[in-house]
Amino acid sequence: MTETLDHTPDTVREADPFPVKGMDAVEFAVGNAKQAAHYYSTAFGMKLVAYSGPETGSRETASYVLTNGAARFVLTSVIKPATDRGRFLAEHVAEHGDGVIDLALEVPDARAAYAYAVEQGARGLDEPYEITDEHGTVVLAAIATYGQTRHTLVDRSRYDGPYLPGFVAAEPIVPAPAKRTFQAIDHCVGNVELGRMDEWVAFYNKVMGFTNMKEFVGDDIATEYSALMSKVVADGTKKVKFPINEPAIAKKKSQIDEYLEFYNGPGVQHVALATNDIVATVRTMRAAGVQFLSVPDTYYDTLGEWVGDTRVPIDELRELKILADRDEDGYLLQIFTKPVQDRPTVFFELIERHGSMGFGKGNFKALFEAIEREQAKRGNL
Ligand code: TYF
Ligand code: FE
Repeated sequence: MTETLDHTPDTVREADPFPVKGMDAVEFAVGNAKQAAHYYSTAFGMKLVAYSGPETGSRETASYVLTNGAARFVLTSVIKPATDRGRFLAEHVAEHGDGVIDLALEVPDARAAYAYAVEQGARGLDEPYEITDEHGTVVLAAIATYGQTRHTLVDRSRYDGPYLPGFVAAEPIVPAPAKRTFQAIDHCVGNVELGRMDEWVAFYNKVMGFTNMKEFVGDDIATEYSALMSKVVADGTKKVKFPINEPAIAKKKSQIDEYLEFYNGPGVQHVALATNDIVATVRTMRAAGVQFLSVPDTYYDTLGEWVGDTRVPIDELRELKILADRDEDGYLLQIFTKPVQDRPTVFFELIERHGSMGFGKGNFKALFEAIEREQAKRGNL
């Protein structure tokens, strides 16, 4: 064991070899971060809180940090590639379109987390390093995951600035919506190549000590209608949840194959945002022009029979095309946006949980048929 591991209190290490506090941020590499910041402000109701760019001494890249409760997005564009970082961003946008480059995790000890991960076989990308400014010190390190995606490990326990050293506080682009649209990142889903899902599940088991959640899409469902297989890993507290999808050979071309073709490889497929009023949020986001997938009206004809009572009347779910599912622990309400860029790749989910820790298994058939209708419109089915 390396010396740095000794920073972790024994009690923490015994309980969990890779303790995480939660998602720190989801970072997107985009073609035009200035306009993306506008979209996530006006359409998603997020708040610009920090900025880094030429005006702050960052001549190569511009980054906009937006939050909504505990959810944090970082939108980054290259201005003038000069270093490996700038070339990486330029190439990432060329290869993948707008997409996620980092699922950053907040950890109590980034050195210990990095040492453990690498010891367990993770590919290290950035050895632990410190950055300090007048707001304090952060410790950062990074490991690779599927595709060109990374997990930055962030210890910000000794930092109280707006994001990270190098960023300055920024004023919101528009006033906040009357009601908060969402307050946390619920889960982040990765698409990997055919036959690789179990390897990536094993990666999270070994490297992060994440355990498998019971909900998954197995062989049976895959060949019947979903054309994908899926398993979910989560940290010990279930705060960080990472479903992993792979395409399945089924009757139709898999939506996962469509993603892999247009993203040019594995990457983040969707980010689910936790809301406590999905009705208000969907109304707000629809009014702002966000497009959601639609299920047929017949979905709602039988919904009440199996889902039972929910906070929202079935007629309101029907009006807004919100999905519902129930399991032994409770129920959830969810809805999915259409892809948010021209490539049929990244999309978002809104999820309101009432006890259920699932992912909407009861909706998979209706949802996947809705996705396939969109695939067909694009000529990719
Ligand atoms: O995260 C999940 O598992 C759910 C369901 O391509 C899902 O949101 C799974 C695969 C997919 C779309 C949604
Ligand atoms: Fe999801």
